[in-house]
Amino acid sequence: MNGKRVLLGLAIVTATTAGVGIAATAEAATPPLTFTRVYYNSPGTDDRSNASLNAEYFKLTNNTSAAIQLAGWTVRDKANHVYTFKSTALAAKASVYVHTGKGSDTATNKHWGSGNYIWNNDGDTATLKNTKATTIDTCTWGRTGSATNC
Ligand SMILES: [Ca+2]
Ligand SMILES: [Ca+2]
Repeated sequence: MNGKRVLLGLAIVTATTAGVGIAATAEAATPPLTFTRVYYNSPGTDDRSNASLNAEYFKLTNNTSAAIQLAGWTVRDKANHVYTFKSTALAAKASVYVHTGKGSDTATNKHWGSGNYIWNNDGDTATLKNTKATTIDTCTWGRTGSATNC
């Protein structure tokens, strides 16, 4: 009985590990990387100052237990403005913020480098694609509110 239980446990571990690799193609599985927040209506008046642009951002979270290399992954809006990640390893379970304006990139905070807002206050869709241009996750919002946890 005990031996059977151990074997069953091993089978589950194996299935889970295999699941991580095929998460991008399995619809039921949580994608390896997902949008966890988009702050689309920067607080206060949209005056296009760099501070205001940087208060508009999206956040991605690594849902896996391994680091993900983000080089070449892209995020775009409905109007096809595209942000492409440079080489950066997102640690297991960690999150990265990408701010709309300009600034110095760190491991956690990146900058689109745009002089204009990207995320429409009255509704938009953010789309995350991997290096093979496969859509991994999307985040859509409407014309109300300022932010969404997707
Ligand atoms: Ca906006
Ligand atoms: Ca605003």
